[in-house]
Amino acid sequence: MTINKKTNRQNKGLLIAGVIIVLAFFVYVGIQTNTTELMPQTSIYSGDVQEVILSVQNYGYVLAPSTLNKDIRVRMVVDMSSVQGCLRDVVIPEFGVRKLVSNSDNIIEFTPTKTGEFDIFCSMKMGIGKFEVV
Ligand SMILES: [Cu+2]
Repeated sequence: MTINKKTNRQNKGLLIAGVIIVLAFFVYVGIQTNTTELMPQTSIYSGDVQEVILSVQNYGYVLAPSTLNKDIRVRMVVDMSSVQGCLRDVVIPEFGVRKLVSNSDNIIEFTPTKTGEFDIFCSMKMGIGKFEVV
């Protein structure tokens, strides 16, 4: 009797652990899928420019893709639904970018002339995000 009860309890424990592992797996897959959707790994080329999307997530700028190619003109399309308030005044000091975007002009263009990791932030140095040039 006692042994049986113990086994039952152990089985229940195992079942709960199994359920938790399965749930964790699905959450993990969900996060992975989301990240991939938001950040394609390769730059999107359109003619001679590489197109990227600038948005704000969790109060910080996010570039998608976040890796740019050196010496190729960047056409950055600003997602105006997530980029709001002072974050619309976009600064990339390393490449001389400072532009106040609006619904009628939400494109920022520049050419990344050096490789490395660079900052992007608003004119008040908020929402700091990073991107890479290779
Ligand atoms: Cu700001």
